[in-house]
Amino acid sequence: MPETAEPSIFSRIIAREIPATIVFETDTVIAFQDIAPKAPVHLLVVPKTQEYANVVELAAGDPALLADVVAAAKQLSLDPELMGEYPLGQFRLIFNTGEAVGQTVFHVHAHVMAGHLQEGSLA
Ligand code: DGP
Repeated sequence: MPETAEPSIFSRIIAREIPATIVFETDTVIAFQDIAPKAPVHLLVVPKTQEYANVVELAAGDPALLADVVAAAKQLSLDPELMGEYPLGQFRLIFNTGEAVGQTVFHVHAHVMAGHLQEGSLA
């Protein structure tokens, strides 16, 4: 993150400055419930260690951290309490990349989703 930039909303969640329903956390990633779910299961996985704007920058800058995000998504999908009626280990992983496709928070995050997506929405 550039020194002058404001911390993202997700960095503020990581810092516990604003509340979120946190469901999973490691040294490198955090996962919490999306505030405006677009599917019956809709979680966000966010790298904690540095703000990359999107998945392309993350993959180029820290591929191991991207792997941590994917591993966290798998972990979440194996949790019956989070997955409810949906099959364990099966999920959508969406990284919106760019405003034109609906990215609103420019701190890379994976949408982990199960169940039908809301009409007309890719998260
Ligand atoms: P995207 O459109 O891909 O940038 O997704 C951003 C997601 O973040 C969107 O689904 C809503 C969610 N979101 C935005 N602000 C907050 C917040 O303050 N708390 C939580 N839990 N989720 C948020």
